[in-house]
Amino acid sequence: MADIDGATLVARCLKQQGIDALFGVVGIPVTGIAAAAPAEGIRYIGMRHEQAAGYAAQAMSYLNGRIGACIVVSGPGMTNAITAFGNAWANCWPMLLIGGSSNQAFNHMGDFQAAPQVQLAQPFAKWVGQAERIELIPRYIATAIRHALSGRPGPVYLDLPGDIIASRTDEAKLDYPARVEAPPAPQVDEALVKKALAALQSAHNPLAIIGKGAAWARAEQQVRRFIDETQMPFLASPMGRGVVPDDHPLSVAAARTYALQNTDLVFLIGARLNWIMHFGLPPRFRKDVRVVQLDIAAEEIGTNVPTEVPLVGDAKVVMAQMVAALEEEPWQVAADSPWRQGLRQEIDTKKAATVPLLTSDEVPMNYYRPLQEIQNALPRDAIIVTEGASTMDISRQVLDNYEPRRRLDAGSWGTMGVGPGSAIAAQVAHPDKRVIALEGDAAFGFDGLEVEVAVRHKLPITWIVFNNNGIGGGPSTLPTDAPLPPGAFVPGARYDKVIEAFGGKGYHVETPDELRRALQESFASGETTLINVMINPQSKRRPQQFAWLTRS
Ligand SMILES: Cc1ncc(C[n+]2csc(CCOP(=O)(O)OP(=O)(O)O)c2C)c(N)n1
Ligand SMILES: [Mg+2]
Repeated sequence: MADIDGATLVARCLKQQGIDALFGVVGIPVTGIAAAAPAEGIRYIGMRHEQAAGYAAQAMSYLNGRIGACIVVSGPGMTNAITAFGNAWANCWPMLLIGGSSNQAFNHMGDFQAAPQVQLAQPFAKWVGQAERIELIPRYIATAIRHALSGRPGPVYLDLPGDIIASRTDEAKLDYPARVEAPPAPQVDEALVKKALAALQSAHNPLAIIGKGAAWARAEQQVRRFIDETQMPFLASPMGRGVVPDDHPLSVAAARTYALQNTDLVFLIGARLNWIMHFGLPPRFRKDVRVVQLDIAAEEIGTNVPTEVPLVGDAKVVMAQMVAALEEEPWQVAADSPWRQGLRQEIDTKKAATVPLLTSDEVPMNYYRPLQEIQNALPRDAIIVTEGASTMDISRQVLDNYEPRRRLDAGSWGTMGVGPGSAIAAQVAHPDKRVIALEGDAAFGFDGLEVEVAVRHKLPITWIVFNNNGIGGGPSTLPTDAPLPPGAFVPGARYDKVIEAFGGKGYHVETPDELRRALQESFASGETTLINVMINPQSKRRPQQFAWLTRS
C-alpha cells in the first residue's frame, strides 16, 4: 500500500535525525514538506528569503552542536540559498540544505525553474546527493548528516526532484537508518601532547589563540582549565569569544596587535591562520613565530606558517589530554615575566584611550557610547548577533561574551546579511535567553524584512540598527548637484517603522538616555522590538590598532 509520500517521508526522517526546527521558503515542489512538518513534531519557520533560511539553519547547527536544516524551492530558491551554503563552508559549520528541483520526467525539456542545482552546490559541499527514488530518501538524509557532522563540519546538499517528493511508497517496506551518532572525537598520541607542552613551556611569549572550532567542540571547560593552569595569555577569534570569558584576567583582546606582533609561539586551539589572523605573517606576526596547532582537520596543519607540533584531533578531548599532562608536570607563564607585564601595560593604555569615547555625551552619538549602554543592559549569558563594518568591529571591543557560542557575526566570510537568520535561530534555540541583533544600517538592508518572521513567531529579539546613513556612513543630506556617494543611503531613515509595519514595537533614539530607556522597555516587553539608533556618520573606529577586520 502506497501510504506515505515523499514530502511526509522527508519530514519524518528529519525528525528522526533530531531536527526539531526547519527553516525555509515554500513553493513548488517543497510546500508539502513544510506542511507535513508539524505533524512529525517539527516547528516550521517560514522565512522571507532563502539566504536567511540558510543562515538560520547553520546557526542552529552551531548553537545546538548537531545539524540544522532548511528547504528551498527549485531554481532561484536554491541559488538564493547558495550564499548561505558558502558561508557555512567558510565557517566550517554543518547545515543540511534540501533543494526541491524540477521534475525528472521533464529533464532537458525546459521545465519550470530548472537549474543545475547539484553542480551549483558541489564546490562548497561536503556531500551532495540527489534522491533518484523515494525509497532512497531515508538513507540519503542520514548519509548527508553523517558527512556534515564528521571531521571538520560543513554543509551538505540533498536534491529532491518534484516528482520524487510527490511520489508515494509503502512505508512498511522502507528502511529507516538509525539516528546518526555524534562523530568520533579523536585524541592524539601522548608523545605529541608532551612535545606540545614542551614547546609552549620553552616559549618566552606564548599566546593561545582560541577559535570557534573550540566552541564547536564544546571544549570550554578544558580550555579554561588550561589557561588557568598555565596562566597563558589568550586571544579569541571573533566567534571563539566566550570559550574563556572576556573578563578573564588573561584575555589580551584589548592589546591584540601588540600580542600578535610580539608572541614567539602561538597555540592555535581550533583557530585558523586565515585573513582574520593576518595569515600568521609579518607585519602582524614575527617572521620566526612558532606554531603549535590543534585542529580537527589534518589538511589545516601548516597553513601559511609551518607547524612545529601538530595536534590533529577533537579540541575537547585533546585539551583534556593537555590538562592531564600538565597536572603531572605543572608550569606557568610567570606573572612578572616581561611578556605578561608588557601585555598588561598595553591593555591599560588602550583601555584608558577608549574611556573618553565610551563615556562621551556627544550627540549625534559616536559608536562607543551607545555600545557601552548596550553592554550595561545585557545579561552575562546574552546572545549577541552583530554585523556591519564599524558597527560589528567596534562592538567586539565593547560588548563582552562570557559564555561560548553566544556571539554570531559575519564570520570567516565577512558576509553581510547573516544577522537576521542567525538571530531568529538563536531565539528559537534559546527561547529564554536575551538575543540582540546589532546591525549596521547597510547590513540590516540585506535581510531586514526577516523581522516579520520574528514578530510572527513571537520571538522577543531586540533588533538594534546603528544608522549612520550608509555603508561606513553617508552624508546628512544627499547632494543634488553631484553624483550620489556610492555607499550613501537616504539619510535619517526610520528603520523602526519597518517593524511597526508588522505590529512590532519600534524606537527611534538619538541620545544615550533615549537608548537606555528604549533598551529597558524592549527587554521588559517580551516583544519583538527594533531600536533605530542615530550614529554620527563621521564617527569611526578609534585610530587603528583595534582594526580587527581590516585587511592590511
Ligand atoms: C554579502 C556582502 N556584500 C557586500 C559586502 C561589503 N560590505 C562590507 S561591510 C558592508 C556594510 C557596512 O555598513 P554598515 O552595515 O552600515 O556598517 P557601518 O560600518 O556603517 O557601521 C558591506 C556592504 C559584504 N561584506 N558582504
Ligand atoms: Mg552604516
